[in-house]
Amino acid sequence: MTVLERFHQKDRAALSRIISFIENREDGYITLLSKIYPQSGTAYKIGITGPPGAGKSTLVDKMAAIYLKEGIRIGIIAVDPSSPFTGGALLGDRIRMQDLSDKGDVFIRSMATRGSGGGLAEATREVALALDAFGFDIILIETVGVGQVELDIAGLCDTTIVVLVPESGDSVQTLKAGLMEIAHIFAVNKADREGSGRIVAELKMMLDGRLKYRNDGWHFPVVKTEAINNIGIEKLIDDVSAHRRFIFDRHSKDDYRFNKIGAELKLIMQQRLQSRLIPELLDDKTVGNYVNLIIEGKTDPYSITDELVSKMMLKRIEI
Ligand SMILES: Nc1nc2c(ncn2[C@@H]2O[C@H](COP(=O)(O)OP(=O)(O)OP(=O)(O)O)[C@@H](O)[C@H]2O)c(=O)[nH]1
Ligand SMILES: [Mg+2]
Repeated sequence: MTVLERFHQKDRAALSRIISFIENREDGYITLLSKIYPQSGTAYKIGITGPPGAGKSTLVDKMAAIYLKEGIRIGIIAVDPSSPFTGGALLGDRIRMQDLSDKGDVFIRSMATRGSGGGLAEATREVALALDAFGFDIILIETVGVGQVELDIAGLCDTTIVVLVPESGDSVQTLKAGLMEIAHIFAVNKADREGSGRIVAELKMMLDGRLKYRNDGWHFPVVKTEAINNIGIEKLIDDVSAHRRFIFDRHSKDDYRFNKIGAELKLIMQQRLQSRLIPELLDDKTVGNYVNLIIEGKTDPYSITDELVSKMMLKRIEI
């Protein structure tokens, strides 16, 4: 039996193998993605992002434990973790965990940092696709920080939770615009610590002002959590469910999917051009030759671009 056949039969070893295959960009991984794509499209993706050490993994762990109790199958992706995902509550009861993993109800994967920023978001989307196609109902994706990679990853999630801690207090006013755009829910974790009331108040004040509603009309909830003490997690999950209902009340499920697939198609095309076609058409030597021609006044970057685009459209270039 091929790995793909075993994948379709819900063999977890085959899933692991396929994820590594995707992550390592092994030959043929794109064909593989297109083969598993038809089985995807049903998983709900939840992004959890925030500063290092905010308690994201602990939150993910506690959320996953609740979902699992409800019989929901959970895939977890920890992107570029600065500390390893311990799987505390999940792994706490090893026997139960064994049962769960035998049934294939939970799967945890950490993604290593890979060279260029763009590649990591791309690989994360593809790994999420594999988990989706494998049959996980919810995929929790943990990312650190607010760089472009995090913004890109949040863009592919249905609901994004931004985790802050009391120590973030001073920075609430300077929350990056990008962060506000990707957030659907704010979790103020480590609420057992001093200053949590203040940051919640500051956040609410900010959100009640100009930023009360997102462009789509969603009103950001602010949830206080103590991940290590398992406090506030149910409320957080309720808010995720409320956001999910909000999305599907606003758009029909089909419309939402239609728009997501359109955005995905554009993204895949863009990434492919960026990661494959451009380097192929413009390797360093070719760039050097063009630069010399530009300096000699024989051509200019606009004409070269036009020329390359025409060349690309006329000739079927393997990307
Ligand atoms: N006091 C307190 N500590 C917490 C809470 N939640 C998590 N922690 C602790 O904070 C530390 C970091 O937790 P993680 O869950 O690893 O945080 P993270 O955001 O995933 O960290 P990175 O992935 O490394 O960015 C750990 O020592 C946790 O036990 C909480 O609610 N209160
Ligand atoms: Mg973590």
